[in-house]
Amino acid sequence: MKLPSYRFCFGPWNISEGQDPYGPPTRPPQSFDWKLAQLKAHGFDAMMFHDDDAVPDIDSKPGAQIRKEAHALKKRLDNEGIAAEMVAPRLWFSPMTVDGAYTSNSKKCRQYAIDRSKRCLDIARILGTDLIVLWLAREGSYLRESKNARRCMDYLVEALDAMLAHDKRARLAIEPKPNEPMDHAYIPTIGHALAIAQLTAAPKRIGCLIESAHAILAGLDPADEIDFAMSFGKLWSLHLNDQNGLKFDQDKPFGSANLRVAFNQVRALERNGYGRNGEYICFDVHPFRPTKPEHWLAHLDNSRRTFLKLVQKVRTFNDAKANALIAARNYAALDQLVIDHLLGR
Ligand code: XUL
Ligand code: MN
Repeated sequence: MKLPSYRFCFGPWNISEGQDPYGPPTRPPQSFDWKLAQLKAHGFDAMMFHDDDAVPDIDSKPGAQIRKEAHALKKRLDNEGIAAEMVAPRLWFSPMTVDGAYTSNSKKCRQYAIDRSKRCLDIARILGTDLIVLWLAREGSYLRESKNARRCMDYLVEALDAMLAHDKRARLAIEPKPNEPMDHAYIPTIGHALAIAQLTAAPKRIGCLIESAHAILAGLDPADEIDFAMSFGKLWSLHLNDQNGLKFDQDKPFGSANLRVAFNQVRALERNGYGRNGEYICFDVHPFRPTKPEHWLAHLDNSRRTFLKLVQKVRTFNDAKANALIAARNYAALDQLVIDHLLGR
């Protein structure tokens, strides 16, 4: 079997400025052009976009203007030799989505979310990608009694169907996250994402994106989520990062909190042949807030470097020895085999 080689990706929001709910930015904003230039220079191949990363102030612009700006961006990407990996509707900023986007109690707000998503699909088509990522940020509840979750499932299916009908070539990858900003999200895991796909008009065009931190927040091992999604042929994108336990979404560099969990994710990707159908390794990581501007890209460089080193660790793992220990049910020795391998002995 030919071993996969990998292509890498990040989004403009991954060169963030350090703001958090308790304090302002700690680094000056950088232009989109500067971010684009960094991408290739740091060994990355593609950029992922929110719809308004691609076309800023999208809500205030008519369709023709949005399409014109998307074409101009496509030209710049082509000139730089950079692909657009996906486009995601940013449905969590607008005053229209304060009480939910696709699952708002207000019909007018639900319609806004669908209309905005259609514009996102138009942008994706112009940028040359068929992949739409849906992080369902505001689909859930702060207060269970405020929403009818049964009805919300119908609303979600209606929205997915509207997108599937708008562009018959588009594929929708749902990115589950169990909480934050919501108390409880309606689609918290990959199992939920793949299950709701079955209620739509075109289940084959709905897949998923696993983010390591989101799986950990759901109390799951991201490696198992990868094996599960890939058993269905549904892992269409990936946000590798890390997360230290059940707290706010940390988006740490890949492998930063738990190298062994990272090793097992790479192992799952390798055994399933992730990347063979053109999928990218994307890092949804953020710089630590105290990061100085001169070290701004280190979290991306480090994540890529750790990933590639772990690919080597996976490919040099002594599977024969591991299998013998598994057969002998000697799990203490298996445990140490992994630890020694990761420690480099
Ligand atoms: C949020 C998150 C988003 C999505 C893209 O936690 O991960 O950045 O990946 O909308
Ligand atoms: Mn993400």
